[in-house]
Parts: sequence; structure tokens; C-alpha cells
Amino acid sequence: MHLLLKFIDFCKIVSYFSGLNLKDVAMYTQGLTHEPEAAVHAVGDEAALTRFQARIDGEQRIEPNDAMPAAYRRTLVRQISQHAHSEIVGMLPEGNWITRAPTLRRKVALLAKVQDECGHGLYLYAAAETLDATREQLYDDLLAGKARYSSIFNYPTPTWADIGAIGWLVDGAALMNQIPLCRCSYGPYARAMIRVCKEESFHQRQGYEIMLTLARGTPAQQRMAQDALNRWWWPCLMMFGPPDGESQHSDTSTLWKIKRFSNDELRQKFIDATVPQAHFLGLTIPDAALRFDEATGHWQHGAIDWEEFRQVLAGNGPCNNERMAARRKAHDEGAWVREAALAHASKQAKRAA
Ligand code: FAQ
Repeated sequence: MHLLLKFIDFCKIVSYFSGLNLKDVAMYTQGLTHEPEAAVHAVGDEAALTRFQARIDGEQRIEPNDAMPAAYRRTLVRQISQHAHSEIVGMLPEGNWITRAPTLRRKVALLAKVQDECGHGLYLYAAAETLDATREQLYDDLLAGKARYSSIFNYPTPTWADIGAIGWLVDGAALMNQIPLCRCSYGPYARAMIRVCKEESFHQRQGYEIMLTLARGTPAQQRMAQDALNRWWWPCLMMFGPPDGESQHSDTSTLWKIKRFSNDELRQKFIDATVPQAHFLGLTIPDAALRFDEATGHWQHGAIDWEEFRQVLAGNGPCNNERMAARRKAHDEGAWVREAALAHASKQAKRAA
């Protein structure tokens, strides 16, 4: 069992560096009984749409072989692939510190965390494949700059405290967003989220523990922790997406029970959970307008700079170019692994025949 798990981990890493589709080497199964193309049915007429919505309203899971409206499928492919790309690109800011982690214990934990993010990307690409999307097309869209990934991964990690802040805040925000996705109406996505959330929960704790160590350390370490919080706080609030009034997809995603909470609701939940954690660390949230509203029981926050968010989405964030260059380089350098695996698979198939 141990050896099998090690092998799966090895495959995840090979796949990350090469862009290799694990299905090509028969490592993965989607539980599909036939080709994905044949599995996707468009729901065209009113009666069928009503039946589909009744299933959603009745909290029944939609599975890959079920009938579904084309727009439902498109929405899921968009969100799941963006999510997958975020996990894979999200390995880069933290990967920057693997060779420089301050102790062996920190290095081991960070390596495991980054490897987990890679695994999340792979579960998510596999979930998108059940919707008739091919892994190659999804990668091509990312590498061509056509597909989005989370804005948060376009910020730099200049100090070790950034690794603490990412775990505490970025994974904390991801967790807040992803726990409701465990109840998403699409079965493969919801099931993938259960394991992802368990791992994100560990990530959040390892980040908070780094912050706690720094906050209880020397004055220089405390300054480093505060500086990281200052830089990550506002971008983390932006992770939840535009304000509800400007969210294009929320209405349909809520109707289809892909989204269970709005962008603003999740942002508020995150703020309410995180402010007391910052106080426990003895750190200050960089928001002069932040105040606790006794009447509502929520922390009220100051204005978010949505122009910064728009700029990052337009490709003008601090690290957009660097992130895409790193992914393209990994894809190019992994070409020989893909070729070798496909040659091996075809040799095996010929032998079997
Ligand atoms: N960044 O209409 P809405 C992680 C786009 S995983 C970039 O409100 P929606 C783990 C949005 O796509 C982090 N783009 O969209 C980790 C749309 O553009 P489009 C990723 C954003 O889908 C930790 C447009 O704005 N998590 O962190 C962002 O209803 C540490 C209008 O927005 C997920 O992907 C953004 N922040 O709601 C890994 C979770 N926000 O597609 C490594 C799943 C919005 O029309 C290290 N995704 N946009 O071109 C979701 O829950 C949703 O997709 C939202 C956006 C909530 C992100």
C-alpha cells in the first residue's frame, strides 16, 4: 500500500512537470462507461429543463452520464478548469521557498503542501474531463493565456513569512470558498472537493503555525510577519471574486447549486473568521476602516481596490508574466516525458493485442 501511494505521488510529480495526462498511462479512471463525448447530452426543450432543475432543487447529484443543459456543462468546465489551473500555477509562489525553507521540518511540510496542490490540480482536471473537456485543450488554453487562474497567484513571495501568510490566508480563503463546493450539484466536482478541503485545512494550519512562530519571535521576525499580512490581506479578499452586483455568473451558478454562497457572503465569512486569528497573533489587519459591528455581529471592512483586481485579471499583476513563463517552460521541458509515456502505452497495447 505504501509503495502504491509513493508511486501515485511520483506520477503526480511527473504529470506536473510534463503536463502528461495520467489517463494516457491508464493510471486514472473517471468511472465513465463510455467516451465522454457520448456521455454529454444537451437538454434542449422546456420540459427537460424543468426536469433538470427539479433534480437540482431536490438536491440530487448530477453525474457525468446524466442529461444536462449545455450552459451548465460550460459553466462547470469554466470553473473547474480555472480552479485546476489555479492549483497548478499556485504551486509556483511557494515552490520558490522549497530550497530555502529555514529548517528540515519546514522543508518537508512545504514540499508535502506543494505536492498536495499538484494533486488537487489533477483531481480537478480529471473532474473537468468527465464533462467532455480534454486535458490537452485545457492546458493549451492556459498556456495560450485564454484561461483564467486565481488572481492571488500573481503576487510575489519575497520572504519566508509569505509562506506562512499563503497557508494562513490564501489556503484559508480557498477553504472558505471550497467547503460549500463539497455540496456542489455536480458529483465529480463535489467529491473531489471533500479530499481537497481536508488537505487545505492542514495547509491553513501549517501556515498559521509559521505565522505564530514568527509573531512570537524576534522584533525582526514580527515585522516580517506583519509585512506579509499587509501585502496578502487585500489580494486575499479579492480571491472571492467581484462584488455581488458585478458578478456575471453568480445567478445561474446559484440556481444550479454550483455556488451555495455569493462572493460577498464568502468574503465576509472569511473576514469574520480571520480577524480574531490576526489579533491572537498580535498582528494588525491593514485596514483603517475595519470595525466590529455589534448589531450584525460582523467585521465591517474598508473599500477594496477593484481596479487592482481588474489589472491583475488583465495580465498586469506583479508576477503574471513570470508565472506563465514558468508554466510554458515546464510544459516544453516535459514534452519528452509525454512522448515516452505514449510510446510505452502504445507498445503495451500492441503487446496486449
Ligand atoms: N481570479 O461572475 P464571477 C487555491 C473571474 S484555489 C481570477 O463572480 P464565478 C488553492 C471569473 O472567472 C483558488 N479570476 O465568477 C491553493 C469571471 O471571469 P470569466 C481558486 C476571477 O465563477 C492555495 C469573472 O471574474 N479557487 O487557492 C477571480 O461565479 C495555495 C466574473 O466573476 C477556485 O477557483 C479571481 N480571484 O465566481 C493553491 C474555486 N474571481 O470566467 C495553491 C472555484 C472572479 O467569465 C496554493 N471557483 N474571477 O472569464 C469559484 O468558486 C468561482 O469561480 C469564483 C468566481 C468565486 C472564483
